[in-house]
Amino acid sequence: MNRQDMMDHARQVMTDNDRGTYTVPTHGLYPFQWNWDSALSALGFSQYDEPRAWTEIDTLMAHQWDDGMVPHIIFHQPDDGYFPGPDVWGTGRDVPTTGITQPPVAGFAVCRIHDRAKDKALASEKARALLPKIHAWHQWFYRSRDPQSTGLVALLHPWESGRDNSVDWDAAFERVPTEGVGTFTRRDTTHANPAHRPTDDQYRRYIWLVQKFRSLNWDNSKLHDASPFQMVDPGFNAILIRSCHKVADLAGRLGMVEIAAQSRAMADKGVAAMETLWDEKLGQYLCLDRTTGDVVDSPSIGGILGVFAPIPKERAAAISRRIETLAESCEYLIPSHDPAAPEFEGLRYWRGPVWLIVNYMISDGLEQAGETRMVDRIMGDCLRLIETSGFAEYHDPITAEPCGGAHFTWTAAMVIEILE
Ligand code: 9WN
Repeated sequence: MNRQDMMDHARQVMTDNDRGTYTVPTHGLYPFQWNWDSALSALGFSQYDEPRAWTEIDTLMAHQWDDGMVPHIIFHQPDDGYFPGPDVWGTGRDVPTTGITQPPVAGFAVCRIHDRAKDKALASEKARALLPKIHAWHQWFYRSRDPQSTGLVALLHPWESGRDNSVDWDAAFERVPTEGVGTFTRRDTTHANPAHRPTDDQYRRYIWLVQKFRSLNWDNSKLHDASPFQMVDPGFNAILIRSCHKVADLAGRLGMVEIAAQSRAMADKGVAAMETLWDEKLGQYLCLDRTTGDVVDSPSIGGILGVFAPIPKERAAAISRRIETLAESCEYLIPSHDPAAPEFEGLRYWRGPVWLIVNYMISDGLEQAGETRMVDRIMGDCLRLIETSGFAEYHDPITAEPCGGAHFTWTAAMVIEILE
């Protein structure tokens, strides 16, 4: 596939998954709007259709809750091809949504799309309207997910991380019960190979948490303390910190002084707190289980994604070396779990496969830190994967086997970003 063919193919994927005012991640497996998928997909749209990129984020933010939370799925149209649907979540909204959130990459996306926009007037109008909403979401995070004001937020559900079945959650997930979860029928395994997906046992625990939060009426002033799963993920926090950092900068330039000052303070505090997650031995960050206070000794990509935040230069340099080490045990960077670790599974979702969106954010973080040595290799591996195996949801880091859903929106968006 030459460059132009790859670009044409990527745009075709975006077009096919476009539902007018939002995109679905892929037809069939994911028939609704997902939060961080939309933000990252907007980056792809913005390379050739800026109004469409803004619409994607406008639609996402139009479903923000009154307390500031931006939900992880918006169920625009009924579709029984996905489980769990709106009836399981029971959030009681006119356009149904889930009651949890996802990585807040929208702030970063808005700022990047604004800064490179050709239509400056539209970009300025959109950014002025969107920044207060995004800022309210960021404030919601620190209020609702960091009640002790540590500077780091906790996830209450693996689906919030976006890395649903990561090895990082295994020990903590043992403590999430399954009693009271009735029988249900998974739909994901009818669209995708079950060997690429989470297990039934994990699904029962996912649903137990949903039922628990629903029993609390999705009241975010109660959810954090009531959850048996409270996980501080460096990758997730890095995305939040980077978005706050970018919003601080852009809001400052747009004269939105209060948003700028508050965002700067949140980002600075977050960067300082990230130090508590650093693991010198591994040369990357690690998760912290807030319910036990234990560090989670799991060599996953979450701790490498920490470089997306504006972290100290020596930390970024160590992460670059860490990626170099990973390159010795795989063919395509960056595996979502260390192939040398016993839990590694090359085909199973977030337990080994490569995800282009994560590669993109890590490369961007390395560039921001001036640690560019591995960037070309990572970006080149992304394109080799697509060339070999198509626009899959994720790929095996050793064989390039395409996994999960095919014809995937954010994979296509990342290819457009890399090729432009
Ligand atoms: C649950 C849509 C989403 C991504 C997540 C990915 C997967 C959903 C699922 O698909 O999660 O949110 O049903 O498996 O893990 O990162 O946003 O692409």
